Amino acid sequence: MSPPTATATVTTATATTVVEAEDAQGRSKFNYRHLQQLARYSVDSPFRVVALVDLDAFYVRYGCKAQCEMKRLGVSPEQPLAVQQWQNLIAVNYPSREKGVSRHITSAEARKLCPDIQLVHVATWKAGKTTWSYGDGSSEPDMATSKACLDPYRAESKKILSIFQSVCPNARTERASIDESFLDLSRDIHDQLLLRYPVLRGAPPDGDYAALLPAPPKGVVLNWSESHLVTNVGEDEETREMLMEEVDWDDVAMAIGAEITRGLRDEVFTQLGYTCSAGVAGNKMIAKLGAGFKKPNQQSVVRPSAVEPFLATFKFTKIRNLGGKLGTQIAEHFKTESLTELLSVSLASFQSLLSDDTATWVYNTIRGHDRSAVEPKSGIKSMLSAKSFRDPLPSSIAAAQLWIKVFIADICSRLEDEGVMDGRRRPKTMTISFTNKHSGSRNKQVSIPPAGKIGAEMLARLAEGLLRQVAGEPGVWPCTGLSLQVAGIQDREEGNRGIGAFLIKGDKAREANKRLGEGAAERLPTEEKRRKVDIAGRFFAAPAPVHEDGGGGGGHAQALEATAADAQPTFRCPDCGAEIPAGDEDEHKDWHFARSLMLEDRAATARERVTQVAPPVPKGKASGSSSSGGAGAGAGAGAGGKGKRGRKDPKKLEKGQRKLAF
Ligand code: DCP
Ligand code: CA
Repeated sequence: MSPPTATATVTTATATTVVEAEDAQGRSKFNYRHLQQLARYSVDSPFRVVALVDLDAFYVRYGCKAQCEMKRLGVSPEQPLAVQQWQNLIAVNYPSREKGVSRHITSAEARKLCPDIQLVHVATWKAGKTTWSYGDGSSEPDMATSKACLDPYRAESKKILSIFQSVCPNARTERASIDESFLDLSRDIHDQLLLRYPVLRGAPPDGDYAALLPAPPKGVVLNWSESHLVTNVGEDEETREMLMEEVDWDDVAMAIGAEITRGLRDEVFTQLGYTCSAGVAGNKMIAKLGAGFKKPNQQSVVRPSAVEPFLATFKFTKIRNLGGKLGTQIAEHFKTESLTELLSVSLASFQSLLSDDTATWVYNTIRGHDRSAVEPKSGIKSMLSAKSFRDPLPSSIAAAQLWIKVFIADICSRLEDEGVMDGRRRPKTMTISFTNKHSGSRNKQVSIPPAGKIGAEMLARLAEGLLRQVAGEPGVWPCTGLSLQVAGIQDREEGNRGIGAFLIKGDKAREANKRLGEGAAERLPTEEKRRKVDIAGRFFAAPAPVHEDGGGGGGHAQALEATAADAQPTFRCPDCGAEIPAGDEDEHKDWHFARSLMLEDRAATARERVTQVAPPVPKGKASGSSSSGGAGAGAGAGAGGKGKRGRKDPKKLEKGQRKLAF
């Protein structure tokens, strides 16, 4: 692969840009299926838009402390300010950064560099206390008797996330860190495209999803929402103009994505007063790089056609997961940190250095290909509160108890956020860990009773029991580290109503049959059907009946269970005739919608397969891991006209992939 010839140019699109489509009557290079893929968040849709929103100097701008403090002292927004944890700075505002203050220096060094800097210590829990507090600023908290508390930032982070969710309820949102979230805007963009451009509505001619879409209308208006626009433009004026005007639906989608992202950022500022920066691009990796491209309070849009030249502006070690050991290993081996130079390295050469999966991931990543989905995190599974002691705790249960009290308060406040205190979720185990410099760590675990109210009192009782057990063991004192963890946190529903729970078997099935009378036996799924139902159910998270043939009248285990056992009110689906528990109608309809898309898509793929010849894919190396993809695959890669995407053998399943059975 030769290095890119075009260069990335960044323009600041502060005003609406009017672009004339080259051929108003012509065809787009994208087809109906690409549009259809967008509606279901497919990572293969060339119209996909992912935003990464990152709060600027997050801790520093945390309202309650820094801003209140600034108001109280009458300091201006230009006041250099940093947040410290013990002697280390963990967040630095932009005025401080201008004076050379960074996160990697101590508070004393910061004061030397910037004598007027204002330093704020994070809140702390004091040993034996069950509430956290900020110091009064007159002295720094004592590390030996306090534990840093990040609750205030977590609380703000939650508020920000809920703004994203309320402004963009259709976006898939993945919290990437305390102040960063990925948003897959596919569905919103799909809806906006159809709303704004009637030409895109309706079924494809002759139901052929491989048919090309009409081109964007002449004079289509792209609103880049004051973004830095990264465009692939040539050096000379003529090429530059031509490429700027080459607008297709992927650019229109990107412009809508920029608009939505701008709206999100505005809303965060209006409601909470925080500024944030964002990257808007066709995949997570490029969106992340875009977010860091211009900061603070700015957003950058990487046009699909600009991915390669945009990447060429970075050292490859700036890419997520290439900054650490892996990046160093590659840089040392190939004697370069230049991404452009690495583009000439063959997959086989990467494979000679790295494992096959890693080599494929690197090969794709440096080309901007990232097929990883934006995955909303489904509640955390465990929670740890810990403290290490520079001066070890002496052999005293009483001293350890003071910290256990803090841990319980800390864990409880976080469990509240996780829906444990109101009974929606429940942890299964609690583990205490004692570390001794010489004999290492000693753990003791207890099961949390499956019933009864979870609260500070119950957890404290369990922790006390564990503490007494472990404290009596030889070699645990003096203690240099103490921690308490609750784990196995599960949705109550997850535990009770997994898809498996919908499938009735054995005696229960026979009992249900008896209740339903003669002939009902045929309506119970066979073992084979049950397996298929299970797989399909997991894939689409369909809570409601799934019929192998989609025809009406077929029974389903859940429906049987609901009607026979619970006699719960139901509604009959007019499409498939299934009995659905009242209240689950919408979800069931969504499931039908998703399934119809999948079936149409499958038919279209089958048609296309007849006419397309798959380009070579590097020898069996397409990884099933979330962040890799087959060579040639990737959101930025144009479908159709510019460069055909690699199509894998549709029959061959990737690692972790399941065959859908309908
Ligand atoms: N943080 C921390 N320790 C670190 C890195 C970060 O405690 N080593 C905290 C403080 C930051 C917050 O996480 O405010 C978010 O981290 P970022 O890397 O996003 O940095 P900022 O938000 O502070 O600055 P930027 O504007 O560069 O994003
Ligand atoms: Ca940040």
